[in-house]
Amino acid sequence: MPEEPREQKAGLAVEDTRRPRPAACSAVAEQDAAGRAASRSTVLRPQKSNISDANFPVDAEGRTYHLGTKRGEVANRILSVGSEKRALMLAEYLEPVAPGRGLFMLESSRGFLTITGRYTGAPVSIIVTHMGMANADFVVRENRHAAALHAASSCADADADDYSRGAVVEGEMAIVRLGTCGALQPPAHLGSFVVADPGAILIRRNPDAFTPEGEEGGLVPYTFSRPIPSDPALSLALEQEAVRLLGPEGVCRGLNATADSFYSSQGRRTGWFEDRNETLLADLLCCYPEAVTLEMETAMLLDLARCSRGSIRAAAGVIALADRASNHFLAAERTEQLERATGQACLAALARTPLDDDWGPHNGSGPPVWAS
Ligand code: R1P
Repeated sequence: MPEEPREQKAGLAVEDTRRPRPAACSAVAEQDAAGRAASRSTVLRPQKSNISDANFPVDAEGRTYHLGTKRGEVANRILSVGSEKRALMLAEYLEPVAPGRGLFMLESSRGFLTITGRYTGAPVSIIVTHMGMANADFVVRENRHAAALHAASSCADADADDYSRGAVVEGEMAIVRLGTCGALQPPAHLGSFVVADPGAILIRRNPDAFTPEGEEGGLVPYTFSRPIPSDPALSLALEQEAVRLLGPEGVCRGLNATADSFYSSQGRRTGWFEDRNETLLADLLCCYPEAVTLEMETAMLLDLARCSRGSIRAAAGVIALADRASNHFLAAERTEQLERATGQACLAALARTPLDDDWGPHNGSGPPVWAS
């Protein structure tokens, strides 16, 4: 195969990233074209540069501090996944950003990988969010970022337009999380794909409860938030697309619980630490009998969407990898099959979701990568 020309952009180091595609991907011509787009793409790595603005750090190009992307590199439709392996696997289903080109791929110095391409024609970005609520916060906020806040003399003077000009993504956004989880009870079971509908609650560990004063005062070691809603239409689209690919028996919906850690706040017992979580799962099900899954990011995504001044729609679906009642774990091969199928369901749900995503004039930053 002839060598593809490499693109060198100012301030970006470019690295070859060809990866072999699995045979399953070449079965369908459309997937084959999409797979070729992934295999001939290169990963851009922004070089270190000076950062301005301690309130919302960006570099001179407007690249955000942790994700490293700037205006026009990220699509309005985002699929957030926990691992690079999952992201690269699903990138095989993306078409090029524009005819004759590869996918846009950028990895920040903090290891956030953003891949932008198209799915059934709609621009979509897959973003490696890694694990936990803080990382979900980076992904949502830095893509919704508003550099033009500088235009206002202070935060208090800023109006909605100040916030939207200069955003990494302009216009309405839809974000879907594809993750893995622990199943708590039916209808979720090992290998189920569970859509977080009606939403998620948040489980937080309370450090004050572990002090002598906290113990004396009877502080509870873990607290549960109220349910945070997911976007009903996006959740329904996700469920329908998943049923189309997996059949109705493989898909269900229910309340998700997002925990602020993998171990103590999900009721896992480890002898070296005093966690006082022996009754945590029973307490959770007593408080929320309808809770079916446990993971670590969805509540943050839904909370930020709820607080986004109406600019973000969010939903999540998780593959039940661990059965917390039986203590079983899903086989690796089955996990990958489910990641591929449910990843395509997420991409299809995003692609069919209507958004107010007209980028209009480009404000001097050039057109988005899918328009050039
Ligand atoms: C823990 O192993 C991680 O897996 C789950 C949890 O939410 C946490 O991020 O999701 P992902 O598979 O999306 O990472």
